[in-house]
Amino acid sequence: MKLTTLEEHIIHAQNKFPGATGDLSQLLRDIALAAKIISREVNKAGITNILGLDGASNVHGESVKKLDLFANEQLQSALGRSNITCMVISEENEGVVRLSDESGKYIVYMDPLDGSSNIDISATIGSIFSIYIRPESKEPLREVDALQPGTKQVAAGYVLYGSSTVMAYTTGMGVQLFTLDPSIGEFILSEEDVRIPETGNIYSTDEGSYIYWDEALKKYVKYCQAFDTETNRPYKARYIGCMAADVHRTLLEGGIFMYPDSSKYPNGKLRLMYECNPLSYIIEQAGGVSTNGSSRIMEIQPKEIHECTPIYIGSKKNVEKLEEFFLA
Ligand code: AHM
Ligand code: MG
Repeated sequence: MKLTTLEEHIIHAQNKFPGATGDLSQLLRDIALAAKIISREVNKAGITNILGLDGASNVHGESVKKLDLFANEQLQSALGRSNITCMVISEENEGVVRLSDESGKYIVYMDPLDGSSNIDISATIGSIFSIYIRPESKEPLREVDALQPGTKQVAAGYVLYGSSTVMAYTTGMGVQLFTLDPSIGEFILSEEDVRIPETGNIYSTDEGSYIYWDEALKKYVKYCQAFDTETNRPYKARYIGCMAADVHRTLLEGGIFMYPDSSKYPNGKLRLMYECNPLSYIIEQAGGVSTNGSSRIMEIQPKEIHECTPIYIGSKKNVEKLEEFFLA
């Protein structure tokens, strides 16, 4: 069987566009390089903890923090290599980060280590990225230039550091999935043009927060738990606590992932620009749906780089069913 590496795949895709400059391809390769370095560190994190606890104090909490910052630094330094990116907005930085070359064509949003509370328990964590073109002739660039709706993304994706390291990305022509072969240090194509099942029997949310929810959502979750052979209910509940991982499972197995607004989080908890938009782009490109309950996530006009939104994302039929409960 012929193996296709991420590099080959990106170059092949780029060749389909005769006018392409190769900049976006380079950007994706830079992100993949940082992801490999992060993957290596993530795999060592447990042992670093043990070694740290052996000789020093308070290293456990420290090392968790360090891995977040390490991922942030690796991604930013990878993006700074090629003078293609002018600005980075990261969950780990309060303001925008201007890279050395302000003329760079792309603005990149990222959550360097999503689900970071999972580091402590050796469970799956991920990196999420979302890429926009900078508006033309805006010098100097302003923060407001980065406030573009998700429909303007030119590429997005995530890397998951789980039982294997996988990377999914889209440039608007379907979703491509790669698996890192650590022995050769290459991401190998594992699935081309991934499609999400039209319906699925898994719902994914923090059900412990039930008491904070609106009535409509409570009723929908009761619907998921009711017995009905025709619709394969009751559904299973799954919640990893790392959105990228929960959405990845939803992409492959179908179903719905929900992080709602609630009396505890009136605007939801997840971030529009570097969690919800990129994962919505992936899911939509695979044939799924993503909404905040009343509008398509990718059509929300952002007002603030770190703003939150409720999100309901997954298989078309599951999300449509939930919307019926919201409209009732
Ligand atoms: P993080 O990016 O700071 O790690 O937080 C985001 C994470 C999501 O990945 C996950 O879906 C959610 O927070 C879990 O939140 P909760 O603990 O409220 O269920
Ligand atoms: Mg996150």
